[in-house]
Amino acid sequence: MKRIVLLFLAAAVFAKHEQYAGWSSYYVEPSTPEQLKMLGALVPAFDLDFLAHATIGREGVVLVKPQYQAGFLQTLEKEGITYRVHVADVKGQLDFDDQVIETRKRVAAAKHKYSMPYDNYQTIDVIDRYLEDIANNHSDIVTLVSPNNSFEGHPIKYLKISSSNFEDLSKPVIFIDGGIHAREWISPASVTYAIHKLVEDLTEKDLVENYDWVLLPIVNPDGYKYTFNKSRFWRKTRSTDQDALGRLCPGVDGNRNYDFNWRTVGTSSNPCHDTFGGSRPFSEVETRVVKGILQEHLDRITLYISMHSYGSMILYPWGHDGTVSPYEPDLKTVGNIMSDAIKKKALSYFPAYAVGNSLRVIGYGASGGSDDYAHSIGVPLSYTIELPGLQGGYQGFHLDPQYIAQVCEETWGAIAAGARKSAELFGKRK
Ligand code: 0X9
Ligand code: ZN
Repeated sequence: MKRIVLLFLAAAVFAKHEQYAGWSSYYVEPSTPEQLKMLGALVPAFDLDFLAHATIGREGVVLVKPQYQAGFLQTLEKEGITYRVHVADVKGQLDFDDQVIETRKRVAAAKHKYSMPYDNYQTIDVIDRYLEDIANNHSDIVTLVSPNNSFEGHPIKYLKISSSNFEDLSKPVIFIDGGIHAREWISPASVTYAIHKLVEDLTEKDLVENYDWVLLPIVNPDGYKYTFNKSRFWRKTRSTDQDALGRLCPGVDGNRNYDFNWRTVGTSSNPCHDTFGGSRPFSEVETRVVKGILQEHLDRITLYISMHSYGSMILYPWGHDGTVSPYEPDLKTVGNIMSDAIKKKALSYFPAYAVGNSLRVIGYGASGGSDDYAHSIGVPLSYTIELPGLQGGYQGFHLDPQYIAQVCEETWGAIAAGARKSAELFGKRK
């Protein structure tokens, strides 16, 4: 009987990623600006999905459906773009990833030093419970806020952390969000870890004394859940009300849905595409929640960071057309300070961070992003951080769970250093 149950479980695991049968992923490395641009143009032609962006001289990883593989590779060869296979059998790799996670869960079962463990990716239910527990157990400085439900009715939860109940209007506000892109699992972990460092393991007291914090780990709960239960590479929200195709092709790319040059570049008007910008700016309740926080604390937010993955990059506006923001020198200074802080704690064999204007670093423009929107309404220091992904011999698509704590810790270093410098530059703006 036991054996039958086990067989059944194994069958369920292997059926889970059926939709990725025949898919492959490739490393691609453009060596000139023209090749980088060409890669951008190949995205719609071959319905490519970049899991990690390529930059000049640095490999990216691209996911390719079976029907486009031959044409895509022929084009790379014609254009002289270097490539090699990343994962030949994506489905097989995902099945393997699941087994690794299951094994780690069993082995690590109990003892860990955190009230929410960082030895594995956590489900939304665990993260929700963590936020509630933190708010209940530390009500002197923490408030749980849940202004709206997601499209599918899941509460969107964030914490406000303040030693003065957000009433000291001279304090800078630091706002960090994660999980707008559902599949980027390390992102929510990096935000909950910041909560851990500010509340459960406060080693830098000035950060709570002198700053107010808004920490929103999962902007897109429906998508996050969907990547755990149904489709590992889901990126968008799960809304179905955007147009007639809504039920067939649900979801909007949250990071194309903000009201800044909305749906003009690097985004699609086709609901079936991964970068669909929605039927109108802020069509998604999830992005409206972020907008609400930005607007509410606008005159005090000195630093906004949206956590994404992957690629080890600190990106700043303007991401739609690569033009220079009037704040460019400060964006660069603080970006470098954050990447230096990461370097101090990073493992030597992790890729170094690239810092810069997002179009110039990634090579493609994309409008309707939260970083550009925040900057456009007056947040001086606004970033997208692409956390690290690929690692060592491990070929999984997400960061190997053994590195979650490491990445969270080094990213926390960046957040702390960035917060301090942002206050020095832009504190007491009014
Ligand atoms: O394309 C995105 O939304 C971000 N990369 S990701 O791989 N996480 O999807 C980069 C966004 C950079 N910012 C803007 N273009 N505004
Ligand atoms: Zn992302």
